[in-house]
Amino acid sequence: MSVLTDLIYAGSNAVANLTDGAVTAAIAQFGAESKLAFPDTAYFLPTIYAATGVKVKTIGDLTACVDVLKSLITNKPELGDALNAGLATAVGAEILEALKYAAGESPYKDGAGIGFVPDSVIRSLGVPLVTGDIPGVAVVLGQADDPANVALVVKEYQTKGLLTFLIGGVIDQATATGVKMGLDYRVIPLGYDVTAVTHVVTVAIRAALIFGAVQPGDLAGLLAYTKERVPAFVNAFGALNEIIVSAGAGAIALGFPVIVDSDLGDVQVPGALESVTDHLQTVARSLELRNIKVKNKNIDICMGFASAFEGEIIRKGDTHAEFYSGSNPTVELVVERELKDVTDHKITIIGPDIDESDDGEIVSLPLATYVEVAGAKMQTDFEPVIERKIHHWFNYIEGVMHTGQRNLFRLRVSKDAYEHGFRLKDLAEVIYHEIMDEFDSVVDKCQVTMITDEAEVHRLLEAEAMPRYHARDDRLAAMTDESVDTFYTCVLCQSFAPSHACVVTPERLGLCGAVSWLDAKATRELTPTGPCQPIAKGEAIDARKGAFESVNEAVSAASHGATERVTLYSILEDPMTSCGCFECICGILPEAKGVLIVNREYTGQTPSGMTFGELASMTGGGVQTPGFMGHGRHFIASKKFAAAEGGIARIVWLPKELKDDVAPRLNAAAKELYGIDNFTDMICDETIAVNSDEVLDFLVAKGHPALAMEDIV
Ligand code: SF4
Ligand code: NI
Ligand code: CU1
Repeated sequence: MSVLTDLIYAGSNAVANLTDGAVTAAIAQFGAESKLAFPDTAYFLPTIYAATGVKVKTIGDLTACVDVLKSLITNKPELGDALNAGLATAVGAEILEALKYAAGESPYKDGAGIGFVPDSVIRSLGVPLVTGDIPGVAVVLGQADDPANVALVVKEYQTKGLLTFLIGGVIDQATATGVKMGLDYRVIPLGYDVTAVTHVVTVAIRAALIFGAVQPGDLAGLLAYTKERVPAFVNAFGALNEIIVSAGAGAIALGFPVIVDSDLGDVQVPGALESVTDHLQTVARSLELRNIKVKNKNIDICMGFASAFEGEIIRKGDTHAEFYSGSNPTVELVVERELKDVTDHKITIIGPDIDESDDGEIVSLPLATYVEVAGAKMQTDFEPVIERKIHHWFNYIEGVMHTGQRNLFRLRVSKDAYEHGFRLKDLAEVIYHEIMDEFDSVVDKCQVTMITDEAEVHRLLEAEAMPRYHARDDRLAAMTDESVDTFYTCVLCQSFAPSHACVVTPERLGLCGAVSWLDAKATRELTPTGPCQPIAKGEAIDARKGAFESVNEAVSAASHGATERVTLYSILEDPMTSCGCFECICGILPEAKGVLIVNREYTGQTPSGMTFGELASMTGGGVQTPGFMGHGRHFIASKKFAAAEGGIARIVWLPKELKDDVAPRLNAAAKELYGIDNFTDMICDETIAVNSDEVLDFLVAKGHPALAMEDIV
């Protein structure tokens, strides 16, 4: 046998023995009947569940798994067999990690790493992964000989927007070298034991179950999915031992190449296991092996600019300058102009820059970011689409934090950025370059004016911005599915959910919440052969259900025949499919003749007896599941929500936060449709009741309209 297979088998056997011993010990300590689960997942022990279909629920269930695991280790010389042994290591690592949770509480606290990643986080990563905002996933493990090399590599992934998981000593090395860490920074410390690699393996595996509709037990389908659709790879730092090598073999079996920084000589397997001893080459080779393309954001500013900085928080004490609507007039406005009226790349500053204030206090100023664009293909409808991106672009700047939009926002520039020389013109440069990069097919010329002069900001706000905002709102409010002749498909999520297609209409945005009808329209204009294609609406087959011949044809084509019929306004009859990254999931509550809706952020129980994660696992992967439908938050107040079943009057339960969020629009819609005042007062939430009987009592007491409707199923 080769050195490599020797190492793999040695590691796999060691892990198998450890696992065996740990299971026996856990049964002795807690009892075979004792419950065993990772937190906040509907997929049990995901690796075991996906590979074999076995739902591990108790510690005793593990005994059979250990036997399966051992059967994978055949000690045959072929590499394929050795990779199976690597999978055995992955299963063993999963069991060892799960047993850490056996005592009923998370072992991951107090700086031990984050451990198991909840389903909801994976769902939230769907959109950034499909848009390429997160171009790939790096797994960095081990302990480097020189911590500086960890910093070099991890910071480069961060600048490129990759999601990086750290396992082992590299966590402390990254911390010591000043790498900013956390989900918000896209650098996530998982744990110190090698077995913590499980927590990224199960992310890839659950992606296959959530988005890919891979059936539990279909090991070949699972491996094909992770290899083809999960853009992950492994960088192992420092000395290797047999357990790391056999875990690496597991990664290779999943399709993830492994790059080590020690010299493996002829033990290397080109494309799968390679040595890169020059750390300046690690990132490039890793991306190349996984065919990950990173858009180069070359902007001439003194601070970093990367999507990985989007979640950065700048505290008051670290703030040099602040522009805040609560203190001063503020405006963010993108307007369309005639070509002759715009000078390309003209940047103008009106008013004082953010230079030092006399008293050393935070510099607090009014601000207008006033962007004028012109282009032969520009449309007024694209103004808000571009304008909404300002929030993201400002946040991508290292040392800048932005919340809000339009005339209501807060923008902070850190002391660090200021000391590096960051000034107003840099904000303008970022806007200019990003617009020309992302919207180049509709914007030919762009000029940016940054105004801090109070009278000028005021004038712009009153004379141009407010009327513009109002006009847009009126247009959106007046826009109905009936008032347009074109809908759009969106198939962006097909990179993860190959047979899913969203149909986006004015009254029904994409289920991710990120694609409105205007966005889809702009996307189509920007990339004519891209993910959003027009559907010439035509006559409805059934207007109440939202059944259209044109929609059926478009969905059949977009899903490659997987789905032949979709109704836009029904939950029960041919509902729209879900990919997995939906903001909300709705389910039926038959005893209340109604539906409940749960958002991804809500982790508690619902009256259906299922959590968000459990409800969410009922659908996804582009499959139609009547009664369970993923949708965007904004759809809740739509007059088309479940219109076929009676509309929003069917909504009987929402988590409190979601209810408060949608209340203004939902109440307005209920008033208009049914003449009901304060409809949300009739809707139950977890602070009132979760138990189904108590929910019913509440609905009866409030005289909820659903109770007077016919049975829903
Ligand atoms: Fe994915 Fe649908 Fe959102 Fe498009 S609209 S990104 S397909 S969820
Ligand atoms: Ni420039
Ligand atoms: Cu999606």
